[in-house]
Amino acid sequence: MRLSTFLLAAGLSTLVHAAPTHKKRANKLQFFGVNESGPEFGTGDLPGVYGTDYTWPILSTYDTFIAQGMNTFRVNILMERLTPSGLTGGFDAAYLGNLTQQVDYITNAGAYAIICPHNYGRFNGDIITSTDNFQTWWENVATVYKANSLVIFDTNNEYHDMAGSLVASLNQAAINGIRKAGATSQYITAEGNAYTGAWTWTTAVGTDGETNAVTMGALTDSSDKLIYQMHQYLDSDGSGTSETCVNSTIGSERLKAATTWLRSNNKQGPVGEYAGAVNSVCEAAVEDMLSYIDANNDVWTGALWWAAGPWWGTYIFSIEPTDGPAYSTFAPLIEAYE
Ligand SMILES: *[C@@H]1O[C@H](CO)[C@@H](O)[C@H](O)[C@H]1NC(C)=O
Ligand SMILES: *[C@@H]1O[C@H](CO)[C@@H](O)[C@H](O)[C@H]1NC(C)=O
Ligand SMILES: CC(=O)N[C@H]1CO[C@H](CO)[C@@H](O)[C@@H]1O
Repeated sequence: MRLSTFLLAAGLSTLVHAAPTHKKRANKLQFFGVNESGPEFGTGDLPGVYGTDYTWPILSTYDTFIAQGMNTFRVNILMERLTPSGLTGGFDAAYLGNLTQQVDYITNAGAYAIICPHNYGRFNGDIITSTDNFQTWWENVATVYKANSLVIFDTNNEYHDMAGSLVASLNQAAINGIRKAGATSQYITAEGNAYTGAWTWTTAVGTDGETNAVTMGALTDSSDKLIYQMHQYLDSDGSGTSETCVNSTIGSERLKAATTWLRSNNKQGPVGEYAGAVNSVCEAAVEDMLSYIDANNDVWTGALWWAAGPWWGTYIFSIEPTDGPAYSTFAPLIEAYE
């Protein structure tokens, strides 16, 4: 999400009764779930205070979503809270303890936990330029979780307004650090520049004039478990900030060029963020996009709704069980595609 305060949560278990109009798809996608927000809130005050500036997802919401068929949760954190003294510094024990509690809860239930630094390629507001330090940060984090094969490492949320070549180098440094730590069984998900938008994957240029299509295809992974994560919203500027979706087919249209790129480069990955507001055009547009993902599941491996989390309140896309504004409409709709 372009705004760091946006998150998603999915909790669908109470909705089974509401889903009769949606048909289950024959082919299961590998990753289906929600973004969980809270640990990355309150960026105005770093590192911030637990319970005041930020919070952690309520563990029982995972059970709710899992009962409805979800199997992947993107846990959004802040790097500055995990290593307050810098990229190569030690962990804050309490923040790491809470993260590990979330990760263990999710993976003990058999689901994937995506650890996602919601940092936009920045640390304390500055673009990360040291690939060595970024590699060390990821090596340290991966060391903690290397025995847990249900963890997925997300190199960073939504790099933007940077050189495309630097974004690719940071992704490669993260991959190298994670594998160097001995975490060899886990998936790693790379994100691109320009907010890792699917619709602009082949067209948006970084400050060096390079597109993701040009810079991102050459990443290498010794474990061959690299997945490409793109985000796609349905409003006019693609930012996911408006309740108005362009039209009912905008999702599939916006994924087409990226689908071609993934296929011709022999890559796969999930749509790591998507959402729509509760209205008929957005509901049709979400359904259209999920159908398109399902129809192209040789390259698209899943979709994660933005967002759930305990502090979203009346946020239009909140799928937090059970009173998030998007919950009762979209939980059953999504469930049909899981
Ligand atoms: C979570 O963080 C709080 C506040 O910093 C701390 O008191 C608590 O012990 C942490 N929980 C775990 C499981 O580490
Ligand atoms: C939806 O909007 C897009 C972007 O403006 C346009 O290209 C497309 O033709 C529209 N689709 C329909 C079905 O109107
Ligand atoms: C606690 C918190 O950060 N809530 C934010 C959730 O997101 C909305 C929309 O961006 C903000 O207005 C809230 O402040």
